[in-house]
Amino acid sequence: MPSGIFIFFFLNLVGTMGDFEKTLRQDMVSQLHDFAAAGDTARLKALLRRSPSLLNASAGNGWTALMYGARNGHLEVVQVLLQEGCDQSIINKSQQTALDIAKFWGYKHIANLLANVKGGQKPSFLSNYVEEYENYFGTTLLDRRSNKRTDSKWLSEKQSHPATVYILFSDLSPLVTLGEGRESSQQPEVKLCRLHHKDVEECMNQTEECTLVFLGVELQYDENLMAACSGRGLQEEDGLVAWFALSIGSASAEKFKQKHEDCYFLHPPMPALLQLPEKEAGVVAQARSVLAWHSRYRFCPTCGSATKIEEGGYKKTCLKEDCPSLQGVHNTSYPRVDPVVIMQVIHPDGNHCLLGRQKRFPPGMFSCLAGFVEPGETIGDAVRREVEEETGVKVSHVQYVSCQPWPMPSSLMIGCLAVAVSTEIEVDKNEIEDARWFTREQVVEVLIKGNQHSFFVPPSRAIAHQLIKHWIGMNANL
Ligand SMILES: *C1O[C@H](CO)[C@@H](O)[C@H](O)[C@H]1NC(C)=O
Ligand SMILES: *[C@@H]1O[C@H](CO)[C@@H](O)[C@H](O)[C@H]1NC(C)=O
Ligand SMILES: *[C@@H]1O[C@H](CO)[C@@H](O)[C@H](O)[C@H]1NC(C)=O
Ligand SMILES: *[C@@H]1O[C@H](CO)[C@@H](O)[C@H](O)[C@H]1NC(C)=O
Ligand SMILES: [Zn+2]
Repeated sequence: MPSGIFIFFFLNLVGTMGDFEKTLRQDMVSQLHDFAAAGDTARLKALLRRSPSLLNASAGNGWTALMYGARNGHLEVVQVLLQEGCDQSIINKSQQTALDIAKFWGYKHIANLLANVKGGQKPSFLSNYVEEYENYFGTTLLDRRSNKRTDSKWLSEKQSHPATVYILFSDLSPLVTLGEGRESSQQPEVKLCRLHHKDVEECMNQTEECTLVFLGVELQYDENLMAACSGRGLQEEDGLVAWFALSIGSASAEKFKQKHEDCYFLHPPMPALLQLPEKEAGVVAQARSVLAWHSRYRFCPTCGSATKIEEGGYKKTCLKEDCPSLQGVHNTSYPRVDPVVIMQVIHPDGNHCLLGRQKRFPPGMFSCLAGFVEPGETIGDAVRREVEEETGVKVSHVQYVSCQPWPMPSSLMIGCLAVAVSTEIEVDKNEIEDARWFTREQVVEVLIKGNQHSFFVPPSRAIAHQLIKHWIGMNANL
């Protein structure tokens, strides 16, 4: 036999065997799906024991055994498949998960089982490692030196020291001036007016309400700076440059504006505060939150008596002698921080994200969903609850990405990725106005190419922007 013919015959045989195996597997997949659809748990188990690799296999329409079980209301089949560790985030050709299918066909008990998503399997497109990055309002040029807050001698010396920096607030707006970068094509940048004791002395002497908060000392990065400080005649002291925030009443504010013509109070706070240099933004976040606490919590929350400010502005002590707040540690006496979860919700396919808009957003803007963490609630549960309340979408896995202090007046935005296990959207109109799945391409168009015809997202200094960008940078689930 000529060898050419033999080779042809041989190759043909190999090809046939490959097809044969493929057909055999397809047969087994349809068998598994038939058992799931019919609710034949015994035979389904037996088949999976022989061929465990069939578990997540889908048919031509994208349906899995789990979907067939869910479609036909077979609770036991669904239980077995979940026990075997099947992938419940797979979607059919029209983007529906097994949970969507169970809900659609009204099998509530199965939907409940599939929606019991806590501790769900981590989808492959979430990486283990999230690079730490800092958001706007999260970087500062100060070291808080909280140990100095109780050192009243040190504090009062620093208050009158000529090198000490004062930043002024009126009605929670910082006093600023136009910075450089103004000539360049970018947005004009504003910077804090850094005042000194001589500038604020008169104001501080007046009885008019005026609150002082110790913010910290300038971070000293190198020897040169230390040397420069000693040059300024601080040798005999610690050489630390202290910063204070001073909140003044409206009458003093008027006087100030007249005296310092190039300065003005930045108002309204948003989005104006987003124009500060990064490192000053962190200082403003700290100062504004503490000052806002002083202005909103004037009296003792326990008994309603007057209070006095202590510890450099970080504690309010009740003046009533037998107030229970004076015994033990009571957090009623310290500034508060309000945790908010903000999440980039990812579609089970990894390639769509869920963005919503509130009524107060400018027209066309969509952003990540967000909400306050409730007492006694974990971050993950807060994310799952908020997403479901606002959009009806169920979320399983939650991954922390980064956070952002948000001084409006004292939130901490906890940025997360959240993976959906259902896709049907049912907007709660009391909470938000609209919510939609956006494709990766649509988001890239807006975020990277700056093509904002159809919609736009918050500016880069908002954590929502960074979360969306983080998702775009992640590997697609192709
Ligand atoms: C209040 O907060 C302090 C830390 O600032 C903590 O040590 C203390 O246990 C808290 N007390 C209560 C009653 O929560
Ligand atoms: C099915 O999918 C899940 C989740 O992705 C995975 O952990 C599991 O190993 C898969 N099982 C098989 C047999 O493919
Ligand atoms: C996907 O599932 C939904 C819900 O059962 C159904 O309406 C839709 O037709 C399915 N799509 C395909 C391609 O099977
Ligand atoms: C403020 O008060 C101090 C002490 O009471 C006094 O020495 C100082 O001269 C006053 N400064 C101004 C500008 O009124
Ligand atoms: Zn009290």
